[in-house]
Amino acid sequence: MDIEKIRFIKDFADMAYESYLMGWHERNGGNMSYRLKESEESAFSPLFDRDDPWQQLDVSVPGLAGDCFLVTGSGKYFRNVIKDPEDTLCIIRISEDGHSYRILWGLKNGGSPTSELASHLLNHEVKKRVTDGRYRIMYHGHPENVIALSFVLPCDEIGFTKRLHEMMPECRLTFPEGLGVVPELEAGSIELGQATSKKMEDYNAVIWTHHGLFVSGETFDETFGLFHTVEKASSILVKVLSMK
Ligand code: 2HA
Ligand code: ZN
Repeated sequence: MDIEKIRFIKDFADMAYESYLMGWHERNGGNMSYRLKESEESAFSPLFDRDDPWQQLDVSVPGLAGDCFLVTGSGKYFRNVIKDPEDTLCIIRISEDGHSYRILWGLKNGGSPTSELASHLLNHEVKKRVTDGRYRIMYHGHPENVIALSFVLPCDEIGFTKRLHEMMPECRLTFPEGLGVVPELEAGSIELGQATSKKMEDYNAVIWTHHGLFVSGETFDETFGLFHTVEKASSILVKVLSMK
């Protein structure tokens, strides 16, 4: 097998571990998904070893019909992904009508895809459309400074963006379009997925008030870098506010 074609598993696992080391994934916090390229799907398909039934999705995503995703498992710890991808991750395929999915590989000890699957898929559908298929990654974590600020700043994206853009020049380069902000909504709910995916029409990073950050990108480097920049700017702002 051409290792380059399945490099996405290594890149995914590396990012999961590096994000864990950054402190963004206590216990089983956070989740990530990656939409496979056709070349990756065909290179990996000899390893598709599960014959699972189709399962109904809570949302309908016709824009992702037939697509395959590498996804973190519900309840799995980011720190363990690199040690055992086959236990902590799975590859799923979306049905041709966009209403169901089935597991093709992974979660070898049982389990199901991330509790935020609805959010991930709704957001993939939007980003795939608005970027002509370029963006492949959705990533969610619990960065402490972003969460802390969401208790102090109003739930207003113009204000949030302005405060973070002021913190360092890198911010205007990394997220020139600004940040989306959604109000506090139940974790894992369709409402959270729908509210976030509306923001993904215009933004690549969306703050989940009192919960965390949800970002999208074309590559693992870009996605990690965006998340890192938003959290770093937030940590500077927390310090600035604390020194006043
Ligand atoms: O524990 O982060 O939002 C997984 C989550 C849910
Ligand atoms: Zn979360």
